[in-house]
Amino acid sequence: MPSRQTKSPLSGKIPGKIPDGNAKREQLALSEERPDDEALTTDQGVKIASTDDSLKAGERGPTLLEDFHLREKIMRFDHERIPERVVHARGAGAHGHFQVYKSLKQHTRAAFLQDPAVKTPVFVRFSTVVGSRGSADTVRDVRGFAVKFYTSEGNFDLVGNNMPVFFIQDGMKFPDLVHALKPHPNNEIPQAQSAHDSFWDFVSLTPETAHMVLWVMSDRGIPRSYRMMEGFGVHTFRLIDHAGKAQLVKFHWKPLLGVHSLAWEEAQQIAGKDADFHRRDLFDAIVAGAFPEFELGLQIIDEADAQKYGFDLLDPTKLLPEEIVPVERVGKMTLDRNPVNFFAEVEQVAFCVGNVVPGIDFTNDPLLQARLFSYLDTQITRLGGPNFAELPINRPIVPVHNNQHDGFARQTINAGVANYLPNSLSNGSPRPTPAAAGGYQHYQERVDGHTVRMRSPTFQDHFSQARMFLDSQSPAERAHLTDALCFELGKVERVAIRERVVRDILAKIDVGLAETVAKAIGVTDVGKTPRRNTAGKETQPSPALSMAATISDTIATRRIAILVAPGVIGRSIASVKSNLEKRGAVVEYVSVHLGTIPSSDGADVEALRSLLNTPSVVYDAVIVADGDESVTMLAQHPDAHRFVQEAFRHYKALGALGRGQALLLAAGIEDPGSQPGVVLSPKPEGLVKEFRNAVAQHRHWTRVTNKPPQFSAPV
Ligand code: HDE
Repeated sequence: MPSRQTKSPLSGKIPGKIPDGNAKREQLALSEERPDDEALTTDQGVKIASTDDSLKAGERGPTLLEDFHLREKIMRFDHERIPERVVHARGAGAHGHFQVYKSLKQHTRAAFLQDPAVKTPVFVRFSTVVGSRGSADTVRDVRGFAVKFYTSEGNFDLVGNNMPVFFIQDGMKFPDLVHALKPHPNNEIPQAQSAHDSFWDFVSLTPETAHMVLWVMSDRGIPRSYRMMEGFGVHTFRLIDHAGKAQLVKFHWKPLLGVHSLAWEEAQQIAGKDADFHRRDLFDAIVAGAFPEFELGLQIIDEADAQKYGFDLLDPTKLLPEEIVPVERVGKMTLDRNPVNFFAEVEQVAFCVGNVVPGIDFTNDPLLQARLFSYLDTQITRLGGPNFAELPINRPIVPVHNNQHDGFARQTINAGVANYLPNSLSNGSPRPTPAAAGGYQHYQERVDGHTVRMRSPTFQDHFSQARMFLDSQSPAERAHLTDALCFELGKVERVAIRERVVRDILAKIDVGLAETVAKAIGVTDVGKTPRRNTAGKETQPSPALSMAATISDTIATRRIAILVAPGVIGRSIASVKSNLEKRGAVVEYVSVHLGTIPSSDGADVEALRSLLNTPSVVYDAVIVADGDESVTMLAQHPDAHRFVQEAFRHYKALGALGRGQALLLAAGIEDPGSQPGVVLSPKPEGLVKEFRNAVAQHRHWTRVTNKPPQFSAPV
């Protein structure tokens, strides 16, 4: 509990303040405890004389039960853990704010979307889905993208993913999907992986997974950073305007740094070298002031047009191509503050899909409907009872008044006797607010039907959009996707499952894809499907689904390693470094040891990292500095060879100043000057511009690396 609290943090709105971008920060500060020159006390406030030795009967005697400090300290320690999230257990979070570009009053009455001057505080949690809390960040998986808006009308939670569709169409199948995806129940293997029998068994028997499976196998499943991925609300929601008119809407987040991924081998290596890669990346970017920014995008559809796209907008395995209904960018979210305490904020935050504000409403998407129950329900176990909305991170910035009382860990002290409605004992308060005055009113959709347990016939086409996604990939992306399928299915031990995936899923999407994968995984029969299956509707490719055309004109926040050793020419490389840093890159010297690296020209450099503890997989690009002695030493160092070899294999920009190219040659990179993304120059001025451009391109996928032969067609 706070030690020096002057105002109740439970009172919601901070007295005298209009909610703005800082409102949540100020509210949270009331719950913060920052000991600074304070006495150590028990939970009861009693000052403690010693916390190093337990109370004993004699120096070597037994510990006494009356040692209340020991008992309390151990008891509190014993209960520090809470259950991890049943899915999305591994995550990272950040605070920020959201501002709309112009009023959206023609679409919605939601207060936070009316006024461009209003800064609405937000808390965002990014996550992986399958792994446990301690699992690695860079595994192949869907990423969660959950945003809590603390609006002036209460909390709105947009609980999305980095992919616009989902595996299943009905929430009834969610426990089956997650059981199949999580480690096997007998041995809890494998951790944070879909490459195992039970997941692919489920896929092979559940054709509706086809579209999402391709997304997960694509490079979207291994993002470079949480800051460089899109977000999607997935379901179709409703916006309601002041007159009560509804429009359908799909929510998007667009990262201003572009959408970028890792290379698969790189992702696997990072999982071992820096399991916290994405978490660290988010935290460090915010510390450095490089605040992640995402634009909110809306696809708005008139209800009358809902049926005209050839698929059902209530089906969450389908997306609405941006080429058909453009994404209108309506505002921007900036993440500018790290959590103060991971547990209190990132772990205790409780997103609930049902948290909406007036002007935003649901549709009958059967996946969404099940989520409306699940998120509220799961917090009861995870956060220990029904009072989780009182936890500091979950409180709205507006006042909360109702007759929902008591329960475990209740914080609010509800005064008075009238804890019911109607009452006359407290003026009929707290009283409902009419819709016209801001009370939430559900959209009055007309519903008529029989009570049935069935899937709508409009949900039956499972392959057209999967094919559209595949056809929209660039050659390199398609090759990566194919390799990922070969990898994952190659890990499946039961041949019958591999056969079913090839025959019943892949061949129905694209026979060429099925044949390539079949060959790699020892399956001979791809079925009798025609070469170009037309069971579903033919769809046009959607260029927006490829990452190839994403933003690639900035090196801001890109991590660049400069390899140096004693004898380096310090001045030239220092000027390269400062040039790159001016454009926002994070540049670090990596050497044979940490500390000062003596130069040949009196301009010594400081190595922050050493080859021993830092691999090139945690950088976006590598430069080899100039200097005879330095390059000779690096060329004799196996770790330096591996450093540049891996950067080359992972399609990263490589630069060499002067003699530096000798290391590239020594590491086996043939004719480096002719390789895409490899920049050589004798002088810093000649290097930087081209190298900056090479880094901004993110990866040079067309480079032919010395990888062992891949099963996909060459790109
Ligand atoms: Fe979730 N999901 N989900 N999910 N989900 C949870 O809620 C669930 C789905 C998503 O950072 C849980 O608080 C069901 C789609 C995110 O805290 C749980 C169904 C999408 C997060 C739950 C889905 C998501 C969760 C676990 C099918 C993208 C992490 C802990 C009907 C639109 C939120 C928790 C955070 C978390 C249930 C499907 C996104 C169990 C039943 C589709 C980003 O309630």
